[in-house]
Amino acid sequence: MNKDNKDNIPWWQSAVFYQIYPKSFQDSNHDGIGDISGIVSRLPYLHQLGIDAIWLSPVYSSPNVDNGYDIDNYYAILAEFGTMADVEQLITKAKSFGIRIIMDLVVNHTSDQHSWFLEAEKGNKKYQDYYIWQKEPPNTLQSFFGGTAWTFNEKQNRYYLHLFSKHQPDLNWENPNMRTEIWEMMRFWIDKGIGGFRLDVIDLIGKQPEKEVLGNGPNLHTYLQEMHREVLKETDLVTIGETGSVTPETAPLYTAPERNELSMVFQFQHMALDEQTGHSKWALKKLSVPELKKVLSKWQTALPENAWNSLFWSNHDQPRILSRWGDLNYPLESGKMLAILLHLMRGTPFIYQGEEIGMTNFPIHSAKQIQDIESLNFYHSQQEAGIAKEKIFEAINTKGRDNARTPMQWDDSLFGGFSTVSPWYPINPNHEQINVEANLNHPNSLFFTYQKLIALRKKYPIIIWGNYELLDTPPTIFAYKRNYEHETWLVCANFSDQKTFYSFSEKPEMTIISNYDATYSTLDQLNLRPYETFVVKLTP
Ligand code: TEU
Ligand code: CA
Repeated sequence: MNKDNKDNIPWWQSAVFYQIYPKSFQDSNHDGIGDISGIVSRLPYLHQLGIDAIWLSPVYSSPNVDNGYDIDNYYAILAEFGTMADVEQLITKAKSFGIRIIMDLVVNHTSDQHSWFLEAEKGNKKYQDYYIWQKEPPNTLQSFFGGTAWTFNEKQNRYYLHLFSKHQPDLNWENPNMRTEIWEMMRFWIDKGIGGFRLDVIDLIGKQPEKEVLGNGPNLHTYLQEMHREVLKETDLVTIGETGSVTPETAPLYTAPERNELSMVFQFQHMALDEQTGHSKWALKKLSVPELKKVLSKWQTALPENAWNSLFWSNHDQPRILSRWGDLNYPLESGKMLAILLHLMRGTPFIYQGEEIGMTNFPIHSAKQIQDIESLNFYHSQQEAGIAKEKIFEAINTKGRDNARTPMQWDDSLFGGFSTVSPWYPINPNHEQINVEANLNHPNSLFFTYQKLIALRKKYPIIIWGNYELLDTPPTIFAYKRNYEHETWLVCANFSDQKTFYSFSEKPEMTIISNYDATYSTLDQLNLRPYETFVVKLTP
């Protein structure tokens, strides 16, 4: 963990991760649905990009109410994605490219079709205690997908808890037998040679629903330490906890190495900056660049030296970053700016499929085009409340999760090279311009900026271990320094479509990367063009 003793450095601190949403990555058997063999066929592409690990969103058997985040069998693969043999092949083939496979561990809840829940419904006492039941709802706790979190079960004549859809009953983590079954299941996957786990909503497992305590419950860290002891100890597996409730103050509880819990967490404070505080994610607000600087910088500096960060702009739950905080009038410039700003920070970067080629949101115009359960629930509840359709669509088009889930754009052909038949979700019409092939054909494309950023991280320890210092600059200039062993780099981005004048007193020695293909021999009297971004090594 100590940067002075590099032999002990965990592999994931110098790694770059790539998230695959299997349903939308590559179809190989002409049914319009992405699958595991499709991913295998694209490993050379990912190797060319240079990534070290793939976070694979769930591929387990599932009724697909929440696209695989509702698992009915942790030991089986969803037929439309392929077979267990396909997954084993993926793990082996990826390894031959130096890429590890990170499985999505969804254990806050199961599907209501999981045999445990079906047994519980039938009256099997052992499995009833795997879930959370109440005679009467003790409170008005809301599901993250809208509506009540307590649903009446006819067969059981009582209510069960579901923090997500009613088809995703929450597991009772207080039950030691249930936990033992989870540890066993994790070992099953570890034995297949995976590189680790991304842990879905793991901050919720210590919940006390009757007290409305959700994230960071009293036993949360006891369970994570048990997981470490039982499953992870003496392995080099990476664990990334999805923790919607985490703050810089609580993050070290998960990630300080001496706590023996997780490698890192996903925090969401920056993702909330275009939401009105205290409201749902749908209550829109314009991003303020100073706020973004403040939040990201706080995460860079407030953690103890040995507690690791993750870095991300996008995932399968978020709209496309280029549409969100980039500028579609300057897609290349703003896309590269966002990439450089994030990848020069301290922590492990995660790229979401398509981000590296500049994929954008997919505008929908009718309710029929909504696929995601969260958006569907929102649409119906807003309609019932009499909200105007345009308002509802505006929110869904801005923040809805379907935006990230349209098929990967490989080329300009009819179905984008994703499939030979009409895909399960329409491909974005802009795939004729925005696609992998076009990116690979242009040395100046966004793809090659991502490729270069990954290569730089492998080459320069300052990117991995350097200290971070935010610079006091005008509101829309996002500038910071990294310092490492007598070396200082300066990262500067004009986060605006306006030309901006600025002077740094520092002297550059060498330009590392820039988005206007420029070299910087002085930082005095800069006339920064829209989204102009550069990284320079300073003269000592
Ligand atoms: O997401 C957790 C979560 O909190 C999301 O529901 C989030 O609030 C929402 O997506 C923001 O739009 C995880 C998974 O990443 C997500 O895909 C699942 O739907 C959810 O857990 C339930 O498993
Ligand atoms: Ca398929």
